[in-house]
Formats: sequence, C-alpha cells, structure tokens
Amino acid sequence: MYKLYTYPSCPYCEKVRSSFSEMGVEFEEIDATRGTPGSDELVNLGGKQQVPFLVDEANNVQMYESDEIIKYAREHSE
Ligand SMILES: N[C@@H](CCC(=O)N[C@@H](CS)C(=O)NCC(=O)O)C(=O)O
Repeated sequence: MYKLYTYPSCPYCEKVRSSFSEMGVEFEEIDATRGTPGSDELVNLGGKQQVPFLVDEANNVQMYESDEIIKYAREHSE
C-alpha cells in the first residue's frame, strides 16, 4: 500500500487525496506537520520538508509533486 506524507490543510495534499479516492487507490496517510515523527521520517526519506510525498515501497519509488504523484498512481492502477 502507498504511504502518503501530508499536512492536514495542504491544498496539494487534498488534490492527491481526492484523486486517490476517485481512483479507488488505497493509501496510508502520515501527518508530516513540522515537529511530528512523520516530519522526521519525511525528511530522512526524501531529503526535504515538502508535502505531498509518496512512498511506494513495493516498487522502491518515492516522489514529491502532487501532479507527478497522481500521474504515477493513475499509471499504476488498472
Ligand atoms: N508543487 C508542489 C507544491 C507543494 C507545496 O507547496 N507544499 C507545501 C504545503 S501546501 C509545503 O510542503 N511547504 C513546505 C513547508 O511546509 O515547509 C506540489 O504540487 O506538490
């Protein structure tokens, strides 16, 4: 299952959330608000504090940028 690092009020995160919901893509959401463990994880994995950030562990893929994330999920869902 995908992991998606987000902020609760980030519009780019909301765009990804609603696209995933439309596509029926399941994902675990991790709050990466500054000062949280999710924020530390995000920076350790991706190298910078920016959300949304997608991790597809099964395929060893990680990416920032909401449009890229949506495109990736679309191309990898049926
Ligand atoms: N072009 C990016 C923009 C993402 C973006 O600006 N995210 C903001 C939150 S809405 C962010 O991570 N800011 C960095 C910070 O909080 O330090 C995308 O479409 O994903």
